[in-house]
Amino acid sequence: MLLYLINPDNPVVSITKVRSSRLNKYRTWKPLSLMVLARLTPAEWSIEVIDENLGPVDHQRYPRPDLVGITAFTSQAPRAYEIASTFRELNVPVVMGGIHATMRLEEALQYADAVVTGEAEAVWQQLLEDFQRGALHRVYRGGMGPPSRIAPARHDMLAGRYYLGSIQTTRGCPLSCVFCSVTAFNGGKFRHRCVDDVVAELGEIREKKILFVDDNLIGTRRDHLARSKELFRAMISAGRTRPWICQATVNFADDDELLALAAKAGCEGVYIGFESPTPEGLAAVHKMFNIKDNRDLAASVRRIQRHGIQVVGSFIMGLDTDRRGIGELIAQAADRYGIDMASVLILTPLPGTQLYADMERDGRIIANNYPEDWQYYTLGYPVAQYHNFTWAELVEEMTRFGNLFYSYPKIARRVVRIARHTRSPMKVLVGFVMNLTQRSSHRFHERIYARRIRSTAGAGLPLADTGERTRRPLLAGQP
Ligand code: B12
Ligand code: SF4
Repeated sequence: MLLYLINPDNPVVSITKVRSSRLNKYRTWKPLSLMVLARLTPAEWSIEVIDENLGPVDHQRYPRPDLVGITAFTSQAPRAYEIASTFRELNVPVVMGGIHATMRLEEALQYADAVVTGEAEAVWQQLLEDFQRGALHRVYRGGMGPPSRIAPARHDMLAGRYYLGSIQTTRGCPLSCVFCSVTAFNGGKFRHRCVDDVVAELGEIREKKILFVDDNLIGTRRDHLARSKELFRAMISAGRTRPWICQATVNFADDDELLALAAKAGCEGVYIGFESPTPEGLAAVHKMFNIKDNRDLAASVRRIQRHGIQVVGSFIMGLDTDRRGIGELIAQAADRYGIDMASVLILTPLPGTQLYADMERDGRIIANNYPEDWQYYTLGYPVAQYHNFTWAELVEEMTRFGNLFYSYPKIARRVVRIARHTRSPMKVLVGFVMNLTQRSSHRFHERIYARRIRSTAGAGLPLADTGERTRRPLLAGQP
């Protein structure tokens, strides 16, 4: 039996379409969900994991499969449905799963023979058995299983094609930011995998560097921090200290022992959600946690950097509390905090979030010609009505941020600072390349914004098709 597991590209901003740049190696990420599914699949199946983001699929290479599994974030949904339709026209049954299919079950059911909602661990094998018996159900509800059930990934799949390998050690998040779907999908409690299992899985990763995909690797409570220390100690004693990056909340800075252990275990960078430079903005997204107890964010960043760990900050633009000038305000805040890189995303109502429910109730979602319009939900496009900005004003703010924060003199200053903190030519090079990557991503978006503004006389609406979507055959002989 042959199974394809497919990660669709994003029709608007896809890695495949911007492959001309050598920096793209740093923009492609291993689809961990499919590698986990591969592990859950019984040995009698042959598995091919296909990541469209690695480049155009070589149709001739692939024989007709018995079953296809497709994952999708929301922005990948239109392409996922295209792929699904292609295979179903060939009478190959299709199963969909992942965050989008879970949050939009009825929609996904129109394009797939079966949909798995939630985590696959509890239901995938049953689904395959049902399929083999010719008795596939329409819906399999995976829910959230115990941490002992979280399956390790098959790291041999797609080996050698990416800069980073990836691993997950926890699921769930106790915070509940209004724009985020993690709590709805993975629950409001941390579920920690057993440290020994994680350390063993780290040994299977082939790539030289690793991304811990956990939404918050260290957690917020004392027992969470203790567990992180246990993990880092175990990694150190097992010699599993390849360089890695992670996501965490800013309280990472508060425990020097934790930072020292993380650095010794290989931590080179942390992605922190600063979200907004204003207290009103933080209140609006429910992330007052960031400034609890009058936290000095610049001092927190410095404490992390002192351990040779680079800090990437993430911000959201377009909050109801934001005003004209927010681009400059974010650039100034990012400078003031002293972070090594910043990523700014446009407020986007992702299905399943509080934000989506609120904006839908208020009739503020404009890109709502679904499923087509899901392609714009990359967090790089305005898709709603924003209180204090037109579409064109919001992208102007984004451009302003990019010009200020990613100017060459500013990049140079940050690179010098990275050199001072890390004293490592390799880390300096990585910091430099990452800054250039972000700069080029801003430039890329600016070109798309400009084209959109020209084509819609500044209104940006309706979200005209950029003309970049094409229906590509996946299999040999398909028209
Ligand atoms: C790592 C990560 C990334 C990485 C790597 C992405 C990748 N290729 O895997 C990077 C940084 C590139 C990234 C980018 C983005 N991300 Co991201 N990311 C994550 C994160 C933190 C972990 C994903 C992961 O690997 N989980 C581990 C795997 C094992 O879990 P899983 O994917 O849920 O898979 C399980 C089930 O869903 C199910 N399943 C999944 N697929 C399938 C398919 C089938 C057939 C079946 C049966 C089951 C099944 O089985 C798996 C095992 O239980 C999640 C949050 C989260 N906790 O999931 C956000 C998350 C997925 N990202 C999100 C977003 C919004 C984005 C961006 C749009 C944001 C941006 N602009 O940066 C981009 C989009 C990229 C794109 N392709 O268009 C949102 C998606 C919400 C949505 N509705 O789309 C999430 C949920 C976070 C959030 N804030 O809500 N992301
Ligand atoms: S944005 Fe991060 S901290 Fe907030 S709920 Fe999502 S995963 Fe948790």
